[in-house]
Amino acid sequence: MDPKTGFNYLVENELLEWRAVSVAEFLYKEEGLNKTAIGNVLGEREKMHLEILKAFVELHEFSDLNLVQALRQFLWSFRLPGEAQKIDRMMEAFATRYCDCNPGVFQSTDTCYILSFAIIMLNTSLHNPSVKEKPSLQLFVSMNKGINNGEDLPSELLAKLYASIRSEPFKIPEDDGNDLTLTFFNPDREGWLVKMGGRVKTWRRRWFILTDSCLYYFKYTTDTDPIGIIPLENLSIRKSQDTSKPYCLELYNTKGQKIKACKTENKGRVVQGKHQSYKLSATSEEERDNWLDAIRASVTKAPFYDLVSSRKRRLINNTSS
Ligand code: 4IP
Repeated sequence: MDPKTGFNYLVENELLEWRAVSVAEFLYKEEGLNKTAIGNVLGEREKMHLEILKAFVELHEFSDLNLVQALRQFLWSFRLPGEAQKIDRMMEAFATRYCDCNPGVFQSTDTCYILSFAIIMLNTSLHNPSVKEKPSLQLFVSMNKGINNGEDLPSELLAKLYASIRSEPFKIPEDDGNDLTLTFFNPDREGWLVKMGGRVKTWRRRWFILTDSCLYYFKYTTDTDPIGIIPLENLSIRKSQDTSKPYCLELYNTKGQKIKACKTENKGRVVQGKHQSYKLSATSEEERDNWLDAIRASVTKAPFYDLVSSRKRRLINNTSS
């Protein structure tokens, strides 16, 4: 339940050596560990955790497995955390390991990384009942054009991977009803933030809830009706400075337009919001960064789109230049 306390106890009592390889082996082999907690330990950014991740991935044997088989094994060994940067690091480590175990299958680690994401997305599209139009093999093949350093991957390989996912979805540890889409794309969050008014620049402390790509704010935590609703579609978020409040962040429209939002006036009338941007102040630097990450993940419907698409551009351009 609390990896930090757990590790301290094990190390103090000489049950575990605080070395990346030993910790990785413990996480990989010990039975009964919570797989969400394993995912959290593997996803941290500190040097030791990066080494643990590397050692953990190296415990997986992917030789002679196709990419779907390897992903099945990998995604079963822990539960992916929701944060895009963490997933990026883990999938990068996975792709590196897969390519080391299977030299010659892909021209680069990026190819393996991109195809892995394409497979995870395909899994969601094929098996999530709310996705009505199921992607065909042709679509899957065309989406992956040029990703092998500008060349196409063999169509037999793509057909095999497609068929495997279609016949059997990924199994996710501790399945609590969330499917991969939710795990990936809904890092909800709630907490106190201080918000600046739109026309009248007064700061008011409000209870904010982030869900379904919308920010709701309330006067009290127990209120059921929000004072305001801000749909996050087409908005961006950044850190900002303010002379009167610390740890500020700002929601803004990249086109410089007024933000589409609604709020309830004192008399209960619902009106349009009047904000050019929303300035919010968090209670600490950590809180601000957590809000930034959560809002970013929510704003970008597919937070991995940017990560994957820049690699894809790079690979495809490799040959055309
Ligand atoms: C109000 O100032 C509050 O800050 C409102 O916040 C804000 O509305 C108003 O912005 C601002 O005039 P006073 O309380 O001093 O009257 P809240 O609704 O959270 O109480 P927003 O749009 O931020 O909700 P304008 O743009 O209505 O002036």
